[in-house]
Amino acid sequence: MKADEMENTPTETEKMPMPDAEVYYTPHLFTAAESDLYLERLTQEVDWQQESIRLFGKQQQLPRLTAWYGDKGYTYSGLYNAPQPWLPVLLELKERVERVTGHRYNSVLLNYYRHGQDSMGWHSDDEKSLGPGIASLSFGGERGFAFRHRRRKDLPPVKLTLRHGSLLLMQGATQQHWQHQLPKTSRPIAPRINLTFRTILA
Ligand SMILES: O=C(O)CCC(=O)C(=O)O
Ligand SMILES: [Mn+2]
Repeated sequence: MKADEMENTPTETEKMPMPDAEVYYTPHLFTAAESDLYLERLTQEVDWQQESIRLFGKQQQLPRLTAWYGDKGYTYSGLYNAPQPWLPVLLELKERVERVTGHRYNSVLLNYYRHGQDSMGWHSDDEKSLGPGIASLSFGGERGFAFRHRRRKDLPPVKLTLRHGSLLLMQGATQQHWQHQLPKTSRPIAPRINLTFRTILA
């Protein structure tokens, strides 16, 4: 393994070694059978959309499909997401995540990465209207994920593999101090679904 591919993906729930952050990774929140079933249901039941955003004066398609469900609308990358009423499968997952995290969420952003060229660039989810805790579920093809500190260039990026049926919990001041990304990969990779449960304030 080359140095730039090094990573330490925990095999059970662990707090990631990241100063100024509270990030917990649980590789197997769901069994393999549960994960397969959720992948299938989410693929079929969610109203997946190909959205575009205006970037440098040009309309650009997002490199993934997205959907937004919840109690409130939400503006993301300058794009207003009207709320869609919760689906039963999403309420099931929300309740499961609320039980294990002890937090309540009122919305979920879903991402569908069709292949390795679908991705999400470096960003923080630090909008003022967003509560500080985000619970992120992964189903489907395993993808690399990375964090980098926003100011401390001496700290190496923290890399993880997001497994089928895993939970990544980002809490506290994480978004103020760290960015994260889901990079492209040239490996042939199965489609992946990500759900980020969020709390929209006020
Ligand atoms: O797909 C992922 O794991 C990351 C999604 C993400 O960062 C986001 O929706 O804000
Ligand atoms: Mn994010």
